Amino acid sequence: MKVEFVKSVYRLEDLPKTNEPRREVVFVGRSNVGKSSLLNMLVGRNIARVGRTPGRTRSINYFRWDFEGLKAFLVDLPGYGFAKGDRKEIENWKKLIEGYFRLKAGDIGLVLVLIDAKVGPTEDDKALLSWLKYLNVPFEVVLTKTDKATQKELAQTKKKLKALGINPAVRTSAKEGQGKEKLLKVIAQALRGG
Ligand SMILES: Nc1nc2c(ncn2[C@@H]2O[C@H](COP(=O)(O)OP(=O)(O)O)[C@@H](O)[C@H]2O)c(=O)[nH]1
Ligand SMILES: [Mg+2]
Repeated sequence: MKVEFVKSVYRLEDLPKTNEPRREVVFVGRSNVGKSSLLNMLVGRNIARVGRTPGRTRSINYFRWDFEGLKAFLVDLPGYGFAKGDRKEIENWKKLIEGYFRLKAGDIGLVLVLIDAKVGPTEDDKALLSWLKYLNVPFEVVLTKTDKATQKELAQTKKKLKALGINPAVRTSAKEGQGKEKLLKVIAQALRGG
């Protein structure tokens, strides 16, 4: 496995123009849900920044990733649902994320929608999920921070997702290293076109 940081994108004009045969594997979810931690767990390196003030991470971060003969970009999107942040900042964030999906839909191999196992799907998560369905991009739901959720909370979260027609693909804990192999399989399968 090989991974390297490519660039941080703050404006749509700066999205990498890919003439490489690389699909994008996208990490999306609330601020603090564990996107960067999961990406790091997956590649076995602390390459994405973890735990910065929620809402501070405003860029789309690209990593080039070679894995078992597969070539992809890992894309760490800025999180949503932060309480702080002025309106202008939130507008910029919306423009960046919406623009990303509009411009890149055809390059996306898989979107990983991260949902906190303890918190369950928020209104923002639901909006994102229906939007991804509308855009017709392939996505899977990944539960994060399972080490913090009780069995009861986990069951509640799964029930709420089921009501949305969603069955989470994998439960993960970056803290305990849980779910890595399963997630790699899910990604590989999507990239191989199945
Ligand atoms: N207990 C626990 N904490 C986690 C886990 N994953 C991430 N965190 C913590 O949650 C916070 C936010 O993580 P981060 O990866 O930066 O989330 P992001 O904002 O979605 O990129 C950090 O303090 C992490 O250490 C996990 O699996 N279990
Ligand atoms: Mg992050």
